[in-house]
Order: sequence, then C-alpha cells, then structure tokens
Amino acid sequence: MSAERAGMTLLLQILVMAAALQVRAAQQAQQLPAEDVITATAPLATTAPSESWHCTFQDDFCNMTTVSSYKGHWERNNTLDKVPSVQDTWYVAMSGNTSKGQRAGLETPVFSSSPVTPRCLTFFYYMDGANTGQISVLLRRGGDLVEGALWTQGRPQGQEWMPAHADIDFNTSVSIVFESKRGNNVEAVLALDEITIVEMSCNSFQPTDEPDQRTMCDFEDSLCGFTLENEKGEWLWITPHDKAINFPHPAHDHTYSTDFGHYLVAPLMDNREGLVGRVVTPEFTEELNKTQCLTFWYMHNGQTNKDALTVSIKHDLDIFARAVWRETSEFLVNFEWRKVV
Ligand SMILES: [Ca+2]
Repeated sequence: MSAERAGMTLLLQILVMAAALQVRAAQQAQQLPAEDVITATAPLATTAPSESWHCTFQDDFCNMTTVSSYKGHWERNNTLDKVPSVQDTWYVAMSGNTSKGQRAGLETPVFSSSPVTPRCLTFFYYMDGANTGQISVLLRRGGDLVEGALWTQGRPQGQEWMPAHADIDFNTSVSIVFESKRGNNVEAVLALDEITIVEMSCNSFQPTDEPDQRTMCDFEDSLCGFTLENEKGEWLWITPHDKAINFPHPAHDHTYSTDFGHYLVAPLMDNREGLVGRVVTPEFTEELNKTQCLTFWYMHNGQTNKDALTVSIKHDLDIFARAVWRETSEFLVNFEWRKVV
C-alpha cells in the first residue's frame, strides 16, 4: 500500500487500528485473504519474581506423581518444538494409549501452608487437533480434591505452546493436579511444560510471557465489536461448513481446525482495482510509554505483487499513513494459516 493510498483510505473517525486489503492490479477469482484470532496485548514485565517451585521436565517428573484413580497417564516426551526462549526440550504429554473420555492426572508434591499467599502458578500448555479434549488444573487439600477446576481449557490452540497462570491460596497445604481428558480425537496432542510457582500473586506482576489480553477475537460467536467496511469488495464472516459459499475458501478455520469454525474472508472476485475493504478493531485506550502487541493469523491465496494485506493505525483524528505491517511474498503459501506478531 502506498502512503498516499493509505492516507486516502483511512477515513475512520473513532478507530485506532484497521486491517485493510488492497488490490493493486486486476485479479481473477482464486485469491483470498482470511483472518482469524486477533489479539492485542500489553507489554511484558522486565523483572522476574522469585520462584518457590519450578519444573521443566528436562531430567525427570520433578517428584510429580500419576493420579492412580485415572486410567490414563502423562508421559515425558521430547518430540514437540520446545517452549520459545527456553533451552530445554522435554515436556509431558497425555499418553496416546487413552480412549475417548478417559482422564489422566499428574500431581505435584504437597506444598506446606505459608503466610506468603496467594502464589502464582504459571505453566505452558499445548493443545492441538480438532476435538482435543481438555486440560484442567485442580487442587488437593487435606487429601481431597477441591470441587471445581482452578483453571481449564477445552479449545484447541494449534501447534503452539500457550502460557497460562492462576493464583493459588496457600493458607493450607496444597498439591496441584494437572488433569487431562481425551476428546473424540484420540490423535490430538495435550501437553504441559515449564510449571512454576512464584512467591507472589499473579496480580502483583505480569507472569512471564503471559500476555494481558485486552481484546481477543476468534470470530466464533460474534465479531467482538469489530466492524467490516466494504469498499470495492467485501469482508465476510463465514464458516466453511456453509454450503452456500461459492468461492474458493480455506476448508478449516484456525481456531478449531474444522469446517464448523469461523473466520473473516475477502474474496477477490473481479477486476476492480483499489481497496477491497477493512476489518476494523474496536478502539483501544492509549497508555503512555507502553507498547501494545497485535497478533493475528491470516491466509492469502494469491499474488503479493498484485494484491496485499496491510495493517494501519489511526490515532485520535491523525492517520498514520504508513502501514505498520504488510505481507511479503515469503509468507505467501496457498491455504495455509500464517501467524503475524
Ligand atoms: Ca521442558
């Protein structure tokens, strides 16, 4: 997108970020960008608080034990990509020898009660595959599991380690149980790594690599306040399961990797040159001296020398004419989701 062109097309009055698609030359059908999962995050803390327990699974299970009342079990493995910025390679994954609905539990040693409470539990998890099942964090006090999960995740995250955290009350002695439940897809991967207990509340610091997600939209239930602005073409909110869609489109969304998932798509169906349309986020509040991180997944089945996806920012009434991001040809792989940070 040229600077002049960007300035002409960003006419929005109340918005600070816009994703715009520009067709630079005549194109026929067969190309389309699509977007799924857009996240804005706050900056990360620069100092790490002291840790009272840490497990990388690099050498062993760190005295974590299998919960015998479950049929499944967790096993150490080293075949997935390691956690970014972490030098070790081993993690634990739910054993593949589990059938649909079966659970596995991995439990920490018992931690004594402490006046330093609550403490922050941080860990990374990996959930890939449709109908993955779920991972939950449970607490055991006085020998009994506390009713209700402290944390749970049942939504596939793709081939990526995701950070998580939760505060744990240390007023009484406690052990932590990581419980996995196999979904319909017995091939799905459920894994854990880098479990840490920090000697302060999660509210007192920003857990390492844990983004504060101000705005996250996977476009599954709604547009989350995003607006779609059509120009020469249009952005559409679709699910590939809809048989009425008559243009080439990704067979699976990024969130669920199924044809029931949802995403935004802009079909390039004609020869009109110019701005196809914009996907506009809700307005974000400015914080002085703080950088915010925008993350999204996209796909482009076309030619970057002829059409392009760009991200631009609008600040109050001023328009930043230069796009803050535009795709380059190295990312152009037909019908493959790509992550932009
Ligand atoms: Ca590890």
